[in-house]
Amino acid sequence: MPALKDKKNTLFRRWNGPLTEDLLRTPGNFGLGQVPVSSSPVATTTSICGFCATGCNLKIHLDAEGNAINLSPEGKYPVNTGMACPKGWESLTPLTASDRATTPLLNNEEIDWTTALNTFCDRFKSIQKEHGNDSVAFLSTGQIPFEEMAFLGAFAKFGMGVTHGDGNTRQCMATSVVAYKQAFGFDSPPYTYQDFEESDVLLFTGANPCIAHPIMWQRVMQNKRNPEIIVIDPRKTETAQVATRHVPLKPKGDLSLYYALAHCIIRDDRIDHNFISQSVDGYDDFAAFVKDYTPESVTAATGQSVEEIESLARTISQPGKRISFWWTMGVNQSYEGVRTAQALINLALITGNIGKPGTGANSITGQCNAMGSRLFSNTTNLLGGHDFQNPEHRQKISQLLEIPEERIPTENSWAYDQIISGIESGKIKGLWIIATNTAHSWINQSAFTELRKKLDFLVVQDMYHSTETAEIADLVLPAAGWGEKSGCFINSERRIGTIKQVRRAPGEALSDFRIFQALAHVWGCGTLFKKWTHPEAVFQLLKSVTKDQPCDITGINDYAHIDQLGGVQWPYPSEYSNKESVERQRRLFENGQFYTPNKRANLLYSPPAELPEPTSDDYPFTLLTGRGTSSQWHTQTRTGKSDILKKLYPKDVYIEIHPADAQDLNVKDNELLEVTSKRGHITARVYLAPTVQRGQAFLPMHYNMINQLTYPSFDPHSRQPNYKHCAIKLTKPKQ
Ligand SMILES: Nc1nc2c(c(=O)[nH]1)N[C@H]1C(S)=C(S)[C@@H](COP(=O)(O)OP(=O)(O)OC[C@H]3O[C@@H](n4cnc5c(=O)[nH]c(N)nc54)[C@H](O)[C@@H]3O)O[C@H]1N2
Ligand SMILES: Nc1nc2c(c(=O)[nH]1)N[C@H]1C(S)=C(S)[C@@H](COP(=O)(O)OP(=O)(O)OC[C@H]3O[C@@H](n4cnc5c(=O)[nH]c(N)nc54)[C@H](O)[C@@H]3O)O[C@H]1N2
Ligand code: SF4
Ligand SMILES: [Mo]
Repeated sequence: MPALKDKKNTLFRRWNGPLTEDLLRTPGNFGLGQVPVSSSPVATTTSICGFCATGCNLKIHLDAEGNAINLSPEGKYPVNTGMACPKGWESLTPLTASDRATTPLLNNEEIDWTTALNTFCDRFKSIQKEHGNDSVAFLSTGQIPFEEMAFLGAFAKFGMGVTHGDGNTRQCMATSVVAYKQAFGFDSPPYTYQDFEESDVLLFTGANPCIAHPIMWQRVMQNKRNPEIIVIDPRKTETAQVATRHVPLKPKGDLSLYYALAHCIIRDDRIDHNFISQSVDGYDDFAAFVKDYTPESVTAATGQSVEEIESLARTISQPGKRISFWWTMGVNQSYEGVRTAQALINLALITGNIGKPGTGANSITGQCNAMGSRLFSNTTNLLGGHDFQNPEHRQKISQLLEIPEERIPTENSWAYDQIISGIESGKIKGLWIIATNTAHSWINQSAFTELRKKLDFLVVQDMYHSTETAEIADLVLPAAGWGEKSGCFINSERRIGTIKQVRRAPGEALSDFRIFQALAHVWGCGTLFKKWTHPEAVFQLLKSVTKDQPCDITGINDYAHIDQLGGVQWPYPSEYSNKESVERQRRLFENGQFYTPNKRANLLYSPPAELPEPTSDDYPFTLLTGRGTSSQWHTQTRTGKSDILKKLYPKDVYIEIHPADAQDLNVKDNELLEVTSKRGHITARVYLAPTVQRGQAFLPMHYNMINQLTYPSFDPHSRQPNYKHCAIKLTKPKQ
């Protein structure tokens, strides 16, 4: 393939330094995409799954060339103990899809990397020159290794001088981040998966782990304590069906319900006095606040009877029992998500259910490395959970990373929705999107597609050229995916695990790491990153910045150490390296001390807010959205490429409605319905589901039009979008 040789030479001349040689020598990252076929494995390595935040470990079987042939779940890993869900088993398939981006594309024309890198730098520099540094923004992800995220965040903010960058984790975890920070003093999910097995009562709210985190659910199934499992969800989900109790909550009735539960628990003096007096601030005010939230007063908001609420309150406050509170997107994706998450944290705190086996106020994370992004993306926090606004933090990072202090922003950047509004107002002129598919997944999708026209330059860096966002980009940078690069992910229980390169990226696709490195070089700030030579070197740098933070991991030697320990939960400070053995399953706050300045947790609360878009005579149905099946991943760019997974879910977009509503609408199962909100409309097939309440409808998020319907409202504290509630009408299509 002579073209490659020529390109190598051009690249070499253009970059002219050790970086380039290194870049071109690195196997697979500039490969030809020809994976040798071999029938029998000669070696095995392991890698953390690249889909959900469960973080299962997969054994990958390699041929003589080091290429993955197939995989199986790892039996000895403390997370998945030999199990994987369909996506995990099918992880290698999306790598060979025919729509992989294999060369950079400028206005849909193939170009070489030299042109691509120059275009990126020239265009963004000229936009910044004309409109200011903050006229270019980036949108990052929870789906690449944190060494790559950190490189992106560091290059964009310290190198390019970009002020505003956020990630798709805003759509997903921002609420939990803020809830924990305010309550515990640091973004710190306290649990270990062992708690699934050691709990007497597990309360899942706004979470459907049977679909979204199937292997976590397997851990619940391994609980030998005959636990009570409560699911609070408007729908009788797969998880609710196998739980011991389902609470069919009225959508967004959460906050009223949890305050009423706290009311009953305090009224009946079923609180943990000792724990509160030693470890919790704000109790008296909280008790006074929930006094008004009698069960009677919340029956309308929650759709639950007084008896149901009283009985639930007793169940979650049984003395001597281990109670754990788990939540996911039904809580986070809300206009009042932070207070809702904190209402759950409050319940755990007043009953003393934290820091002990089988307890906790536990947010379950979504993407494989959302927890890594929370620490290392350099978007909302300065690297390592630091604060951009804190001069000591800026100085620490500057010294450890050898970045001049004046290059570190002193202000937090805009959140995702503010970046989008910034495009609308003409402030943001250039946008760089990495490993997220905004044009499908962002709330109020039609507006984004329209807004794109206001951007002078849009760069999309993705594995595929066919994503909704890549298709409207000016410049597409072809990226290697999971399996084609190395680095670390952090799972929901704070466990750091490694991923390995086991395939060559196709064509000229480069790992995101190499792309950032090359861009920094061409931008002219390569010297800032001279130590950022490869992922493990960056790991060492990031490790150093965690020193003295709650997430201190300075006791980890290197990647091999992580593998040897079966993944490492943070914290793992340097003193652990001298310990004979460290527990493989560790939870936080066992000593009753939190990360706030006075070491006490805070009870936080405010009255429920108004629904942003209540139903009306014209739009009488409430639309819920979420995960459809365990075989579909988000916008389907990866899972949509597997013939095996495709057999496991309906091909066309479908809407779940109650059979009685279907009868009123005069539609049958599998017939078409028009689904209309004030913002857009789609046609979907009817899926008769007695699991959905009357007056409600559920649409899986995996089909590309669904965010044309959703209503863009946001939590005021976390700015997370309220994906799970808007008003729609359902009509039969005109013949
Ligand atoms: N198969 C698969 N697994 C995934 C993903 C995927 O795309 N596919 N994505 C991953 C990611 S990034 C995430 S964030 C997680 C999401 O994981 P989950 O949050 O478990 O999944 P969702 O279906 O989005 O939402 C959970 C439930 O919230 C309920 N809900 C809606 N409104 C309310 C409400 O007002 N109150 C309460 N209590 N519940 C409500 C919905 O009915 C839904 O059943 O899944 C991860 N795992
Ligand atoms: N209505 C509604 N909308 C929702 C939700 C909902 O519940 N309801 N959930 C929200 C949530 S929780 C989430 S997390 C988001 C997810 O939304 P997105 O992040 O937009 O979804 P993905 O399909 O995971 O997009 C990831 C993109 O990165 C690409 N990619 C994968 N690996 C790599 C890599 O290594 N490098 C690069 N450069 N690219 C890569 C993929 O091809 C894909 O295009 O959706 C949100 N949107
Ligand atoms: S449960 Fe999550 S991490 Fe485990 S195999 Fe499935 S997608 Fe991968
Ligand atoms: Mo998510």
